[in-house]
Amino acid sequence: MDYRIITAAEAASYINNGDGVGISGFTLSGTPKTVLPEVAKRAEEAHAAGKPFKINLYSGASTGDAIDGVLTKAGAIGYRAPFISNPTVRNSINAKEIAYNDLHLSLMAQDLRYGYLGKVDVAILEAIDITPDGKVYLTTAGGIGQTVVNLASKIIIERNSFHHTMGLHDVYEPADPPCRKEIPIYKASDRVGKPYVQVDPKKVVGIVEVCLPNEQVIFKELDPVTRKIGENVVNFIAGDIKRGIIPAAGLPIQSGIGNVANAVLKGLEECNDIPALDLYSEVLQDSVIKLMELGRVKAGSTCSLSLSQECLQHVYDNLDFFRDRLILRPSEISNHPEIIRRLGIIAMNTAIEVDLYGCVNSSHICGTRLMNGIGGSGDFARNAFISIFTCPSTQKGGMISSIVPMVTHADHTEHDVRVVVTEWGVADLRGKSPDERARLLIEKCAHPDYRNLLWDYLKITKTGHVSHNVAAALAMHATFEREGDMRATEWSKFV
Ligand code: 0RQ
Repeated sequence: MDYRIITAAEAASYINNGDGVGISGFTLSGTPKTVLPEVAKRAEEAHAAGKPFKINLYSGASTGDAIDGVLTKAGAIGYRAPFISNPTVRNSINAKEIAYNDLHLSLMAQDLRYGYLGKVDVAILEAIDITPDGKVYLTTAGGIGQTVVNLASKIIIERNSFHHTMGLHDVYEPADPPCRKEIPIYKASDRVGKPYVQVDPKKVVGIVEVCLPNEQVIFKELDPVTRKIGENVVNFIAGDIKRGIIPAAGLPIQSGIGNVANAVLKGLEECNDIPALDLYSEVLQDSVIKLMELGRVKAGSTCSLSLSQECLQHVYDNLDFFRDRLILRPSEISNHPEIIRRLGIIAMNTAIEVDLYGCVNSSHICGTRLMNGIGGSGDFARNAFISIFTCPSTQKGGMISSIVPMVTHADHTEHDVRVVVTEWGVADLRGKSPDERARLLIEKCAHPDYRNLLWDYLKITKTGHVSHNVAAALAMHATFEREGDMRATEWSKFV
């Protein structure tokens, strides 16, 4: 089949008001780069003419400014799922201008197939190439590519000659019930699918030629707090290996994105008490590439290469070394509960706040303002061998405690949170009663400025299996909103 080469503007002309648009990519990696900014222009023109123009946007995870940012500024998104990190779209969601569905990332493709979300009219895939018989070789992320091309009636390919990911992908889409079988991944390096997404060539409306890098990932420098959290996590894992709780050969790790994740990986580089491990995760950052070259990480299974441009180029320059070690999977597989439980993953995710009984809020500031979403943290936390949550003990210069009596929004319940780590220490909640959990979280994880306040909260609670004072449980948050500092909380009025 001969495909038409079209411009990004022509490709955008196939996308209309009310359409569901499903795209490749996961975080800043592997997303189409030129068609959606043209859709934003179409929306602006329509709005200027007094006509409605909004699309429903479905992706594997977050996208960057060139998609979520530009489309939001044009007022072109009506509905968005499953994860965001761009400040412009965040503000619009919090202003209720966009309907947002915060989903476990493993469920995104499945929810589209099951028909729980709207229909997918158009799929846009970023690819290194497409063959005449419809084999599409994706770039730097797995995402929900196979699912959206199956569901869409029109497919647009952005052929991006910047990328060289041939041979890294393993595309596998499970059958839906009642025909689903086990997914035969028994170790992080197993390949069980095809190295390409299969599309029906007749649906391809055209190819847009581009040569563009991913948007740049910005890493913050490690600071003493994140460094200490990383050190605490690594020492905890090494301790469990020494005690024989984690097998001596180690277990695969999942690590979220960001500062603390980098600090943990830095700690692994320096700790000889932990054997070389596999990574089974949804994102893979620069630090893992270094660990692979040092022989500290054997294989890296991920949905997305969330690498700096420099590091990605290094991978491309040494593809013979990395092709055997890196596997890019769809988000439905990188985050699949069945595999996470089978492999026995050590999951490490970040909390916004943790309550005295181990419930975690990962997504909403003061219970109302969306930060990013639950992402893949729930997929991993619920099913992991050990689920570790990390966070600094305070935020905003000490005015907010991350350890609070009750979380203002619950993403991960006490049943899924096994270990909490701050810069002050490790609360190992496994096997503990609610009272024991509260004691450990105050003693080991809370900032010293907040320990007495939290002990004093427990003194005014009504005793039950879980002790709470329902009138006072969110008083620290209310004090922060009123006075700008949780330390000003007074319990006397709740006695
Ligand atoms: O605010 O941006 O104004 O400085 O939240 O917090 O400490 O810089 O940490 O960047 O790692 O983000 C949980 C949001 C942490 C992230 C979260 C404010 C804080 C700062 C960011 P500023 P930090 P991080 C992997 C798995 C859920 C999804 C997930 C996340 C900003 O890790 O989205 O784990 N996780 N996915 O000041 C008020 C509090 C606060 C607070 C933090 N208690 N009150 N503000 N902040 N705690 C990735 C994928 O799934 C793809």
